[in-house]
Amino acid sequence: SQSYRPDTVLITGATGGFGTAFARRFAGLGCKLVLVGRDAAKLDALAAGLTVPTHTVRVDVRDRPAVEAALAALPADFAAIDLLVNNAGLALGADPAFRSNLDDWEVMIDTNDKALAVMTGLVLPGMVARGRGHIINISSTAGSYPYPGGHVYCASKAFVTQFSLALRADLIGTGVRVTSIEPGMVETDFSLVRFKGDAEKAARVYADTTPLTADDVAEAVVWAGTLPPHFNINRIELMPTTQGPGALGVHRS
Ligand code: NDP
Ligand code: 8X3
Repeated sequence: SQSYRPDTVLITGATGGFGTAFARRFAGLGCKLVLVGRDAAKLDALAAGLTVPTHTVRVDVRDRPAVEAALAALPADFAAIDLLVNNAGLALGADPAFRSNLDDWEVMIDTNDKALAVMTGLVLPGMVARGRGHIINISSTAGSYPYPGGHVYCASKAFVTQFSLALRADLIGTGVRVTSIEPGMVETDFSLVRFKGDAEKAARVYADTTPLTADDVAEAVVWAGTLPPHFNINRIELMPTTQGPGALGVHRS
């Protein structure tokens, strides 16, 4: 029973595959949107195609002072965030840990974890003061099932899942909900980003199989985000039917 509609939804990484799908779905429900991204042209194009009141924020989520300033400067109509979707994130590289680029590791941790925690910390007090709110964090199956070359990306998503669950402990009795969304393989620019523009390598990830789409993930996010206020979805794990959790690796000499 979908008996709740968040008034104002803030989506980070709104210019990417998932974020754009979330924006369109929540716009379809008539929610006001705060769209956060790094690419002003893409933000403007997305907002122009939506028929709900929309405020765009061009910011790198890792830039804490800029994020703080942007949130403090939200127009009054958009200031009471009902639903924060922490979606901005990325994987960089899939080489073994011992051949990894440490700069990539830092970017993943700074984006997927530090920035997500800071954004949450900035938005949460207002939600608690208003006695309503919902934080939906985009984690991943990578946070539960490690795979070769996943190292820091997998660990960064385990942080997201555990942070989400731990927040629940503090928020009991506040009326604020928290949900961890944990998708498996979904075709977006994710792999193009991971393989730094190597389109052939990225395409191989999705070749000869049927990955989920960003819309499929939006289905789960919108469902969790529109349930009645007494109902908290702690976590949702979703995969394509063609994907399963991997077996443990064994080296044989
Ligand atoms: P995309 O690459 O299509 O989108 C990622 C979005 O995050 C882009 O809008 C990107 O903006 C934004 N972003 C990245 N870094 C920053 C930053 N520092 N500041 C602001 N925005 C930033 O990938 P997806 O839509 O697939 O990924 C969205 C989320 O879903 C990520 O957290 C990812 O880890 C997670 N995920 C993805 C899965 C998949 O298989 N696709 C499965 C499970 C989870 P820009 O274009 O400017 O970089
Ligand atoms: C993205 C899915 O399996 O590439 O989080 O890590 S996976």
